[in-house]
Amino acid sequence: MENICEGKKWLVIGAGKSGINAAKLLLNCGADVVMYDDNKEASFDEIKDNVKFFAGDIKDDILNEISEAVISPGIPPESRVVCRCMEKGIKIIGEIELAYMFEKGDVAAITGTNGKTTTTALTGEIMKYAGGKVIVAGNIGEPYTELVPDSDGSSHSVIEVSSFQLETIENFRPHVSAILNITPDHLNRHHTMENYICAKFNIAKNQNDSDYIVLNYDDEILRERADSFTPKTVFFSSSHVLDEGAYMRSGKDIYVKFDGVETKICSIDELSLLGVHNYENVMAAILITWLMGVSKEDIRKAVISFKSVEHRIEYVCEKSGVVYYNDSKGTNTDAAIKGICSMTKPTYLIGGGYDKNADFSDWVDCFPGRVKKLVLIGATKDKIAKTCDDKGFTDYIKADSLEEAVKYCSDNAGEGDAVLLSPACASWDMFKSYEERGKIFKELVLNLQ
Ligand code: UMA
Repeated sequence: MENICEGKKWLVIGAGKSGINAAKLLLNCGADVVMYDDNKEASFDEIKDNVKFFAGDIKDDILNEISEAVISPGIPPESRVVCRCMEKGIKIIGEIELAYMFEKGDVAAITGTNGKTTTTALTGEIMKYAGGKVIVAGNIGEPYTELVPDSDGSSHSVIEVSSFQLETIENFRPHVSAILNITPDHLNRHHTMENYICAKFNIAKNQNDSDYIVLNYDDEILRERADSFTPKTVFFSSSHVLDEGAYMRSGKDIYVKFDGVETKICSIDELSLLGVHNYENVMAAILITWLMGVSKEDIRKAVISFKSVEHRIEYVCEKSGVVYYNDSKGTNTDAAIKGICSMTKPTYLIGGGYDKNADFSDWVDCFPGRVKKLVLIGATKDKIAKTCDDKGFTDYIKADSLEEAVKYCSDNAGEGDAVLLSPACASWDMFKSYEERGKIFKELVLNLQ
């Protein structure tokens, strides 16, 4: 690798988790680092003595000294600072690409609109069962730049990559990649569905025919465009028995099949994860690890001992006969439909949040027979209420805060009901992240009298 650090001045755009860890990586290998954030209050105490920081604006004479820039996933490509870097001919890479420059082991990468965190966590668990060093990083919450220094010649990195992160990769090349599904999301950032699909498909951009891409056969977009990928395509399906790949038989047993040999991995009764969407995540993780060379026995042991991830249809507690679930990671309508469809009791649903230009019609269509009361919060509450009115669903109220929403649910839900936070929206209007929203929800619920 050419020396990308010594004597070079880097601009790190965004002073969140990704930016701080990108800066640390660059500082540790001898680069000079300038940080930029739109927010003057951005806090990055651990490195503040070693970097120059600019907020809101950055002067020409500073930019003139920059050789390369690394961008955090949350910064849109058309933001002012990015445009100014481009005008000056400064090369811009994403945080994932920077981390990959330091990768010494092999890589599996997972994307998709929904299910990627569960699949990444499970893939990491299976790899750990197989032994050796495993790094689990990326959109799942631990920046890749933070963990990549631990990689070595025999380590395996399992990276969750979002469409934001895939927009700015250059040489990132997983040996096995996976796209779990593609449904409309983040359209305020990508503007069109085609742009969103292109960003997701970037996961395979540098793979060659000795690599693999795992795809969902039941997703029309992925099935129809599978021929456009260079790596070998391997499908999973919850509804079709395939000639090769992973599939469910009779809706209950999960198999893999290669070279005409069918191997049963497990039955869905042995899994802690619920719902068809989760069986698809399990099949994707099984295929990824199978293709990475893990044995059937290790895959089986890991899969049946795996519990669900935090904030994804997560059981919180039962109070006065009412069960509470945290699905704060239900940040788009498709994920939130899975959340509400997993409930087996009449449900008080807390929804709404940051506006990503989503259409809420399909979500609201799932409410009759499931949602006893919808409690709306956040920036989208009027837009969702309008969709409910248009669809004739009148059982909703609006609340000013998550606290008020939780209180309303606990005051009104009765024995045998469920309360579910599954917002169908991102959290950024009221919270720092979906994790913060989920944690606050759990605290509020656990503190109910
Ligand atoms: N900022 C600006 N200008 C902007 C936007 C943000 O200056 O226009 C600044 C903010 O003031 C803040 C910093 O950028 O100081 C935040 O950077 P960031 O938004 O890239 O967030 P990080 O803390 O670096 O977290 C990111 C991912 N966040 C986003 O993609 C928005 C995290 O994914 C990821 O876990 C983390 O890197 C580690 O890889 C979160 C997410 O919500 C979970 N992802 C979306 C999703 O899953 O749907 C894509």
